[in-house]
Amino acid sequence: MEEQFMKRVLDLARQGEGRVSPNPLVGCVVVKNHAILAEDFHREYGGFHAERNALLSCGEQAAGADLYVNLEPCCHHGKTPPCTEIILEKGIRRVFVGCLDPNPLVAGQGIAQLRQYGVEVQTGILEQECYRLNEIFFHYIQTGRPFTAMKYAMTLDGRIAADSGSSQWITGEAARNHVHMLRRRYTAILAGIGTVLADDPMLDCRIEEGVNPVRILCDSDLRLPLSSHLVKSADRIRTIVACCDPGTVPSTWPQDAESKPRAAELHLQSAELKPRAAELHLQGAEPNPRAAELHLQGAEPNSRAAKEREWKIDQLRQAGVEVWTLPPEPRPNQSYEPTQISNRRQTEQVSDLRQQTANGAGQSRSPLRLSLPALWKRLGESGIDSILVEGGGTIHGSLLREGLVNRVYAYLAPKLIGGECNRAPIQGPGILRMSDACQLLDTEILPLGEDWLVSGVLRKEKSI
Ligand code: AOF
Ligand code: ZN
Repeated sequence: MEEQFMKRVLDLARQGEGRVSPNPLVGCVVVKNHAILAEDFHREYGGFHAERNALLSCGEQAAGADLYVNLEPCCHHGKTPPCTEIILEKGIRRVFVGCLDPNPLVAGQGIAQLRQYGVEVQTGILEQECYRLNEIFFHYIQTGRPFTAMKYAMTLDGRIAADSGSSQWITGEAARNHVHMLRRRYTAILAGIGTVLADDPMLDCRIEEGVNPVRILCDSDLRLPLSSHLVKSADRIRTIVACCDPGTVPSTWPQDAESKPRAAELHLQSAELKPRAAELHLQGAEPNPRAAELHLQGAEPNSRAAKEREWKIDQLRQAGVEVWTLPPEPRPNQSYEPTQISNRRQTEQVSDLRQQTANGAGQSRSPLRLSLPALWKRLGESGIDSILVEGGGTIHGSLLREGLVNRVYAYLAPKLIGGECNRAPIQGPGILRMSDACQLLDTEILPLGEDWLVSGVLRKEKSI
């Protein structure tokens, strides 16, 4: 019986999805004589809490009733008065709680206060489900970092694209619609520049009454075209582009053999950069002996690269994009420590991997990339409690290695396509031994049309 009422509470709480973050999803049911007297949920950020909403609608009848709520009632004066206050005022006899509230302002004191005034309190009703519902809130309030879910769609042989690079569509309509439900659940959605250059996505939430998540793009070298869907819609959907601080563009870049053809290609393609580049050329870069020396060696002076970046930042900002400049870190080319390699065969495997990494898409940009932990810190500080990362493989690999992933959503299509193994959902260096694999816990499988969604959590945010 208690569990049945708590199930109803959870269904109610879910209705707040997309509207209450970074606050928790909370539902509440008031029960008298085994029947529901009133029910409600936390409807919007800053609005009344679930308990107050439900109790306000039952008048005098609440006296002697039971109250079910998935999160411990609060006892602090925040944006609204404490819920314990109205529970006591209305004469509730028993309170059934799903799980405790780790918010330091509450943290067991809500329950203690109710008990102190003679209310009978039972905790732990459907506790696991209650924790699962608010995994974002619990993670964010305890760490200050956004809860991060990694999402991808792959074939049964673990590929995310065909040889042409096409990935439309791996999964069917039901699975693709489900992604929009996920996007409603997360405050932000994040992609790497490789994915955006390949697919030019909108990264919006296309369901009725859906709320668009904040869109975040990791674009260390600011390669995002001004003509992309992301930029064109930035005036109506909040869009953050994270890049390396322009002042840190290395003077040796783009000089190396790998990035030169790509730089030339970009130069030809990007009409938007051309006039500015020409203008800079006419003006000449600041006279600087080091730059001149580099110029003789065939390198672009870094002041010019920095100026071009500044110009691009300015253009993006004018289009409504928030550009965040972050400290850079060296781009790793491989992660195996020499000490991990114990025999020749493994050494050969590693050099193969190095080769693949060097050839892989998006791997041969500037030798510097933005620091993901620094970006996560800043996102957390700016109130972003949750991020759905939608690839591609390079950013997934980097996040896993940084230990920043909390949950995985893998959409699995019963299709086989073969092809290059670098078209995998997680790229970059992997692991040597199966015992080093990241183990997902609390896994769930949801059939979606002809596809499946497999999801699970990385409890300790273990990195590969
Ligand atoms: C909610 N909704 O239904 C319950 C919450 O910012 P405030 O003043 O609204 O307080 C938010 C805190 O209140 C939240 O972190 C959680 O600890 C507690 N309970 N919050 O937003 C609710 N019951
Ligand atoms: Zn409250």
